[in-house]
Amino acid sequence: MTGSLLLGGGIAAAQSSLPSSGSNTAATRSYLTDDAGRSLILRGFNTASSAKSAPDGMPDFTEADLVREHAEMGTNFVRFLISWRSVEPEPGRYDQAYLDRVEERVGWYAERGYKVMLDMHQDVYSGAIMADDTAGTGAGPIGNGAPAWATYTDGLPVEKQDRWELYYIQPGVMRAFDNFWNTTGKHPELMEHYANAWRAVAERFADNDTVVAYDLMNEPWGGSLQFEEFEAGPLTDLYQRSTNAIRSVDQDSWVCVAPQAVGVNQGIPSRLGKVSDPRAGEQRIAYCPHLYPLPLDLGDGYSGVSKTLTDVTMRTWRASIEQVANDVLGGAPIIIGEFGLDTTLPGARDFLDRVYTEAREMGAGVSYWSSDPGTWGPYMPDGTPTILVETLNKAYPRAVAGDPVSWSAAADRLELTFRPDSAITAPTEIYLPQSGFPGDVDVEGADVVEWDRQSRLLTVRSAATGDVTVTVTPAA
Ligand code: MNI
Repeated sequence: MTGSLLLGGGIAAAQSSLPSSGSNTAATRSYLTDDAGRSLILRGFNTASSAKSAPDGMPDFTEADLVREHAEMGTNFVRFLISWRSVEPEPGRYDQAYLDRVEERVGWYAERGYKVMLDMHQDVYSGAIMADDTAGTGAGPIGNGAPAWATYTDGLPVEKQDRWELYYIQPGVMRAFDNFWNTTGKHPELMEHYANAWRAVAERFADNDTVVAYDLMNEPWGGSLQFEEFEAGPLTDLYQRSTNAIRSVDQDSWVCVAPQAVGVNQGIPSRLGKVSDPRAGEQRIAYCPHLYPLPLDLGDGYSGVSKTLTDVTMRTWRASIEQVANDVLGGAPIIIGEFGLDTTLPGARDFLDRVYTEAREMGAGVSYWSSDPGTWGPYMPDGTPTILVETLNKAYPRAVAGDPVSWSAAADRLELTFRPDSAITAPTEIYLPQSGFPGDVDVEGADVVEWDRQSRLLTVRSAATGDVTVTVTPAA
């Protein structure tokens, strides 16, 4: 079946022969799927850093903030921060009132068709660790994540540091991690608690269609174990135990695993081991690494030598990530759980475009770090947009009823080719931002179901089995 539909007053013109440069053709791409079986292309934010130390564990992010994000950037995904200290405030007691608050926010996303990944966040282990304040400068909590009752520094010092990352190598913090991973042999119960906390979360969201994934641990740190000893050892072990705990109550949500942060965020290959999914049917393990090229953080932004070095990092990072997803995890879909930068740096827009191009080619979802107000985020504290809003607001297919063979999007053109799966009855959905879209819509091999001006979604459906090609160009 071939359909060509005229929308927005334009003419469905003959196809020009613009090359769709960099279309994704790698055979190894795979995608998270929704309940209807559609491949999901996920674009959104981490929400939010402000939840890390909030007493109620909630981000400083209202439903009105989501309405604005949705209208101005067309996101369909969020990596929503949760924490072990909030889930399990006392050993074995799971805070249902906290999960109610999370569920309420998940409801905001559900109403707008989003998918949610819950991220068990930590930085520097726990908010219960205080820097020594001998100088009287009022050093407060330095990290977030684990509950106080699961924090054992064994009296080792944590001295005040100028950079937050340096707290990771303070003796008291190292010991807290060594106790968590039971490298000390003294706390075999902590990883068990962690896995069971995940079971409590999964129990709550097992029947929730909006929550599609659980990101097991943010930016893992092995304390005195590093790289292979850590990743192939207790980290893989924790992931397997958490996966098993989740599967005892939730068969269908995706389980996301990440490598150690240090080094791998910057492109070094991970040595994570295989995590097996005990569910019946296809494996639903996804790989959710972060991307933070070191040169970008050194002040120069994405220009000059820093750009050259960042480009090299990007190549090694991608090869390393795809190797683990394909060879270790057996063709797992990829979500870039975090990447982000100060949007006022030179070349920031180019770097953003670069990462989203890379993600498209990898078939990867993206959650940008983060939606918090400021120069890294989409809005300043006074509500003024940064360049992020305009840069992220691009056309993309959101849910594809079959295999997304290739797609590309520029300000003046969206192209999608997919191979329909006749077992999927739900339509394919394509988000088209303002600026003249949809203009001309040309569909080969399928019919347009509708164009919804409100949600800015174009939906197409195919009853045939041949490849479908959708081309949209905005009205001039
Ligand atoms: O920059 C980091 C980072 C640096 C150093 C370390 N260690 C020494 C263990 C770990 C992580 N992370 C990047 C971003 N990720 C967090 C949230 O997950 C953000 O606050 C950082 O900007």
